[in-house]
Amino acid sequence: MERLIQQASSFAGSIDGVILLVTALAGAWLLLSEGFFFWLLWRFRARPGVKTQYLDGSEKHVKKWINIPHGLVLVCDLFIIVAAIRVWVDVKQNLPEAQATIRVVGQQWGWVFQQPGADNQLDTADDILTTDDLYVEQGKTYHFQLQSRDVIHSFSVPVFRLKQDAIPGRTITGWFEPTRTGTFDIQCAEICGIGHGVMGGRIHVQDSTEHAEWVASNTPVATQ
Ligand SMILES: [Cu+2]
Repeated sequence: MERLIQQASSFAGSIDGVILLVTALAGAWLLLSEGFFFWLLWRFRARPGVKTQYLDGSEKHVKKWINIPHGLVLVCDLFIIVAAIRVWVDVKQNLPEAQATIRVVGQQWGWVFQQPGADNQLDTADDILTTDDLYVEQGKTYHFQLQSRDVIHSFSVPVFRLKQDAIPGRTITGWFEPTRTGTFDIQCAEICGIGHGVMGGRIHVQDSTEHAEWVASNTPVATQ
């Protein structure tokens, strides 16, 4: 998965783990059942002198071909459910202590980011506002307050394996911890009007020195 899309958040690996588990289990059953199906087609193909049988599925020796795989599939489901709930609780239910809180506002058709300045407090005079470009620090745990100004948007950062709907009238809190420096895509993942396709942004994950410099040079200066 890492080869397809980089992993750049602390929980990206566990999300990928669930996706791989589902793919492996469902994929194995797909190959097995399709293989068996085509073997049956070939094995019981029309041949001269062999009469067609009508099977209504009520005999025991026929039913077991349904019941045994069915039971095994349910066992696989249990593994998926347990793995999925564990990751859900880790990523969505638990909110680790924030080292910084930012606000993300979606609107037709762009993202507005508000983050604290040097005082690390949101909603103070030195807050830094940016549009479509979000600058964060590697290794720092962020809470985000996600809002929408108009319609439903979805804040999606593929390398973080993060996707969260933004709902007008609500503030949705979530978190992430970037683990890799670089510039990555932000998308809107919910059709939100004619400009939806161009509602992209970039997240810049910086190391601490670089980020401190960015904060210092972007902090608004009070004008007299
Ligand atoms: Cu949108």
